[in-house]
Amino acid sequence: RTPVRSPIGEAVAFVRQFHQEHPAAGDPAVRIREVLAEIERTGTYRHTPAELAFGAKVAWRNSARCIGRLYWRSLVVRDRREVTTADGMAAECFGHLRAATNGGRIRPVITVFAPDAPGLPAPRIRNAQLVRYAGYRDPDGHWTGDPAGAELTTLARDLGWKSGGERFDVLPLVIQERPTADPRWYELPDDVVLEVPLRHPEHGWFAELGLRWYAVPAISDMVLEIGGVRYPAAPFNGWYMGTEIGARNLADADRYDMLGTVAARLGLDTSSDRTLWRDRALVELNVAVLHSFHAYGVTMADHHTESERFLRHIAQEQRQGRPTPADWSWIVPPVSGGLTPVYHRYYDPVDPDLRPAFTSREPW
Ligand code: HEM
Ligand code: NRG
Repeated sequence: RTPVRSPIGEAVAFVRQFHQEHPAAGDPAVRIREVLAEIERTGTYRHTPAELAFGAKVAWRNSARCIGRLYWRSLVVRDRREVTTADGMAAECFGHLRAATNGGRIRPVITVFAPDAPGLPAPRIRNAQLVRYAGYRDPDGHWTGDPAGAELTTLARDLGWKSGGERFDVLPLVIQERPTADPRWYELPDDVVLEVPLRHPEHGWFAELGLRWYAVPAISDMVLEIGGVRYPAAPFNGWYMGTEIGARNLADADRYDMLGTVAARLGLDTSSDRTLWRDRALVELNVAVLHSFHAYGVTMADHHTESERFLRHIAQEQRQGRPTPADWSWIVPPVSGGLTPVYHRYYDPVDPDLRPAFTSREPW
């Protein structure tokens, strides 16, 4: 396990790693002296654009829960460290979604806003993802929408957002400039949110269920940590793997909970668990998700392909002399685990102190 380092230790280790992986950048000693002097003077230091881009890519490469790491080098890094107002950040988040969506050919993108500085916590995006659906619980405990969006729904409504009360209401962005400031909300313009209506290639009735999902999973509640500097507002996205939607978001009992409905329309015998009606409904739901995204021209990976790519990633990293720490319980897909090659092996151990990294954000 990497020894826990001081901010200065983190900075020095990061600059060394940057130079090790960029031999053309020359001797790290010069840059290390510069960084140490800047920390001495200001309590922190500013990454060069090249350091920032490298740090973001390596944070992805180090994400032990992510099966999608083969393309870590191609991450598009939008350096927006100078943007610190809520209005400016909202506009840049819209720009992020446009760049990432790319008409359906999803591109992996990260937008990096200002870092925390000594005595000056950086602004934060309160949403868990840039696009997510609202969730409403009525007094008898019945849910409309996504229960996972309930907390932000309450916050946005308290701030004055007028919700639609429907099943797939896109939540507004909620941005807070300082711990003591009121968060501000921003409705996402229609043209930045691409959504896919779901249908099934064989069952015409499926479309009548009225299900849909958004194209771009853009996580906005993790901290990007590079060389001892923390970037608490650094939303990033890749594309979806179908199971995230078909086997979790629409299937989990505490999310959209659709398996009973799908099984009934399929005419399955739901009188006993032993008929595997849930399993059969789950497969058809996943077929519909993959079919619809493909037919709509939106990038999405299936779990077989993404598993195969991940093993190629491990082999490629091994040739570079690097381990690929991975968390089996997150890497193995939530359906048909044993059908994918990622199930049948062990991985390099996860080191929680490995940096650069995406870490979870503590509340202010
Ligand atoms: C987690 C796939 C791109 C960073 C995951 C998970 C999947 C996945 C399936 C598990 C999610 C879950 O079970 O809820 C992919 C695919 C990508 C991609 C198919 C396509 C390119 C990215 C990018 C980044 C990233 C661009 C960052 C730059 C992460 C992180 C987690 C994660 C940090 C863990 C999230 C957590 O702890 O909640 N990814 N990913 N991924 N991914 Fe990726
Ligand atoms: N399961 C979540 C998203 C988690 C991250 N997945 C990705 N990330 N594909 C969901 O919304 O279903 N990514 O950056 O592409």
